[in-house]
Amino acid sequence: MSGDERIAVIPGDGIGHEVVPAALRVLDEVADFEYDHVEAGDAVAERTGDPLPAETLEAVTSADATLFGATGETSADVILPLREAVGSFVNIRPARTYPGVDAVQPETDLVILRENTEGVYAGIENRLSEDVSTLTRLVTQTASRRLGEFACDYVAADGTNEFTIAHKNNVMRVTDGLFVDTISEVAADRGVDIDTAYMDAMATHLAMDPAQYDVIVCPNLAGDVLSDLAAGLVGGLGLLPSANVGAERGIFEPVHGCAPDIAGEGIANPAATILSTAMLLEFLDYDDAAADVRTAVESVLADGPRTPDLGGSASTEAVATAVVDRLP
Ligand code: GGG
Repeated sequence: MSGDERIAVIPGDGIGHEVVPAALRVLDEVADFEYDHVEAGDAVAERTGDPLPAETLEAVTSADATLFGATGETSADVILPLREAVGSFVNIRPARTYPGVDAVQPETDLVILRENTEGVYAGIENRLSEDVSTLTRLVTQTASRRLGEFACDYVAADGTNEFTIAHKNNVMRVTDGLFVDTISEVAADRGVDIDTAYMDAMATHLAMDPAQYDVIVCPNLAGDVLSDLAAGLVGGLGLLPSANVGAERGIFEPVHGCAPDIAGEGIANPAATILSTAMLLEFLDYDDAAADVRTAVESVLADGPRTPDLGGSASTEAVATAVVDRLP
């Protein structure tokens, strides 16, 4: 890559305004990107009536990648259209433990590949009467196949050559039936081993024995819920990064939300957002820089300073400074 890539930066709401600047300090040390700072979320909606201004959409669709913080009540009006705008068909959510961080399940090391455009997050909801509301669950062969192909590439690259499909096709027979059948066919064509698990049973298995899972492929809502569960196993939401990947563009964001309960206190854990920038760097082929960022975060998690969610008393700024100091 040339080093003149443009990154759209959307802090969003709440702690997004703390963790995104912290992550940019780290990014600035390892790459020379141009930034396009734009707004989205509850605050801009309150001010202008529009949670996703046209200039933000334009910045994201013309940028090489986007760093996104978090949004609150307007999330469905912001991140869902942004994912659609960049054609992001998969949300990659890795969850692993780190030396020095207390984890409920220290053996956890898995990646959730979440369908990112449809399911119950397709936004097809209706209020039919005072009493009745409906939601249409959209599952297409096209999106399922694309996710399946990505999953096959992913497990081929990481050497495991197998994944588990989480679903509920005993209840959602038509939609999850299509999801499982399509991905299974893709995997069979590609010579990839698959396992399948009901998503509710998987939640129990994850809580009790997460080591049995490496790569989990699942529908949209299941991925959102299971990744928060996985965060609980490894030490909290402050540790989980994510990548919304499309054919040409990506949006990189922590799995956590805007945390209004601690917003403004300067104590949010920036690790998830800094690790999201490592995924952004990898997406743009800056593999060495991505590895350096990850190593620096691991070192800080191991030795401190740590934010209060991890039992420490450090500020967001202090953690970011420590990560910067530990870059090579
Ligand atoms: N950075 C994560 C964030 O803003 N989360 C808000 C949310 O509810 N997102 C829904 C989703 O990720 O599908």
